[in-house]
Amino acid sequence: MERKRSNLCVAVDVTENVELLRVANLVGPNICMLKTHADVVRDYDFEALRAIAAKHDFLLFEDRKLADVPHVVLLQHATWADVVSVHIVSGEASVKALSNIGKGAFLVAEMSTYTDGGTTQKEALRIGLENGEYVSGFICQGRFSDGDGFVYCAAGVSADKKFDGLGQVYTHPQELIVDRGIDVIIVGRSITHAKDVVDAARYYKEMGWLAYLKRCKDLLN
Ligand code: 5BU
Repeated sequence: MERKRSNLCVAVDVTENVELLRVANLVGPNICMLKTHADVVRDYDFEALRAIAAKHDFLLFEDRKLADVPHVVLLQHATWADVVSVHIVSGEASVKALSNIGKGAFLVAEMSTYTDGGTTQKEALRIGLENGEYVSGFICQGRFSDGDGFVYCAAGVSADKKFDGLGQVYTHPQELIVDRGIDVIIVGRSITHAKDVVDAARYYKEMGWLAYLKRCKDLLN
C-alpha cells in the first residue's frame, strides 16, 4: 500500500481471460491488489496474470470464499494467489488446514449484502488471532478491532451508486475509510464498467488514499 500510495483493490469480474488481462494492465498502475473470481473465467491463465501483477507491483486476491471441510478446501485452494478469502462457517479446522499450504487469507466477517450484527465478526477475530501467521485480515463493512495488525477490506464500494438492482449494497469510499476504519476498498463495476477505466481507477485511488491519510492524521491528533 505505502509503496504504491494506494489502498485500492479492483474486482475484475469478467468471463474471458483476455478481458481480465486487458483490465489488469489498465488498472495495474493504480492498485495495490487485484481481486479475481477465477472460476468464472472460461480460459483462466494465472501465469499471464501473475506476470502483469509483477510488472505493476500488485497482489493477487482470489475471492474463492472457501467454505468446506478441511479435506475439500485443501483441494480447492488457489495456490497461485497471494491471498484467498475464506468463510468461517465450517469452523476453525478449515482455516488451520489452509494455513499449512496457503500464503495469506482474508476471513469473511461480514458481507455487503447481509450483516448478522457482529456474531461472525467476533468469531472471525478469534480465529484470526489464533491463526495470525496465515490470516492477513478481514472482509467486512467496518473495523471491529484495533491494534491487532490485521488489514480490513470492504467490498460493495461506489462513490455514486447505492444498489445494483440485484441485492448488492454500496457504501461510499470515504464513509468506509474515514468513518468505519476500513483500510482497503474493493471496487468492481464502478471501475470496470466505467467509460474510461484508467480514469476511474485513478479517481478511486486518489479518493481512497486521501481518505486513508486523513484517518491516519485524525488518529494522531
Ligand atoms: P461490484 O461490481 O463492485 O459490485 O463487485 C463487488 C465484488 O466484491 C464482487 O466480486 C463480489 O464477489 C465481491 N464481494 C462483495 O461484493 N461483497 C462482499 O461482502 C464480499 C465480496 Br466478501
